[in-house]
Amino acid sequence: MTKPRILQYGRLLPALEARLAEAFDLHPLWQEAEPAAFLAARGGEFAGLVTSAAVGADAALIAALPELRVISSFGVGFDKIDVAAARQRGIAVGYTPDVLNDCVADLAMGLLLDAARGISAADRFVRRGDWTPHQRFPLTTRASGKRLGIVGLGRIGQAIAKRAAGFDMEIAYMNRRAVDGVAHRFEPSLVELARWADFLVLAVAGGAGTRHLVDAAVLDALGPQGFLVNVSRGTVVDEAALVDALANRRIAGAGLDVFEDEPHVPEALLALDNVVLLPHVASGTNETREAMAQLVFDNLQTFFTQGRLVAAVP
Ligand code: 8YV
Repeated sequence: MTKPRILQYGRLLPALEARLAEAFDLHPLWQEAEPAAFLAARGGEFAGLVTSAAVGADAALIAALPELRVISSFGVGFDKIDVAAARQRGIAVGYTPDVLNDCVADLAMGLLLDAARGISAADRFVRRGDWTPHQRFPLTTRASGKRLGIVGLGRIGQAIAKRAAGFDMEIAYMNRRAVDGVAHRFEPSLVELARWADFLVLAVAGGAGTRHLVDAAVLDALGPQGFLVNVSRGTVVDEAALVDALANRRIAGAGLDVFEDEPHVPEALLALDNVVLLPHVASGTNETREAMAQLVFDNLQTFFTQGRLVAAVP
């Protein structure tokens, strides 16, 4: 049997690239000097596309692949994949949910604790040699027992709630609708949730529906004692409003793993000690990335051998 021809859009883990190259007739588009010319000439050769949440697959790429039957993406977020364009052509879209819930939730708690207790800032304080007999690090904010507002109580949001319960936090959430079987309080208004919360954690899906959900009004409701943590997508927050709120201490602090225009981080944030800045690493452990890679592979394999995906985008 001839191996299905798969187009690879963007780099993947080396071990995954090697496995894919062995099992399929894999062509790396990122190696092409003129990708548009390549696609125009040879786009019709590909039955599959392997991509990631970081680069996705827009309508133009999907249109350039007239024989495409399946997309397999590395990541749980599919805001950069034009799922509607794929569906219209009956193209199956696979992704990697669940396997990253724990590591993303762990990192959300890490950011929450760091923002509240100033772990990174205190580390910089020590490294600068500022810890002297006459100089102590400023007091910080307690996290245990405080109020946590979770925006988006999906699989990751629920994993965060489980961890926060271990910190005796009081939990409420905002979601498109109340989640069945969950004891936490549902708050349909984001402004009200922010007003109530000491910590607001964003675990909602990205995309047009959640763009700038957290704006200046939400940040002002969170207030000068409140902290924001974002492990979802930078687009969920009006970043200019957030920079302004942090710089002028209209919120107490933030822990950010994601930004509107990655890898660009607003210059104004670099000088602030009340914000923790991470380079989109919430799922970035060996264990989780290996599990994600396995799912990317399995989605393609089961599609071509059994005509179905292991994990299809809903
Ligand atoms: C990915 C992510 O690691 O899963 C997602 O949606 O944002 C991250 O876990 C990253 O985007 C890789 O492409």
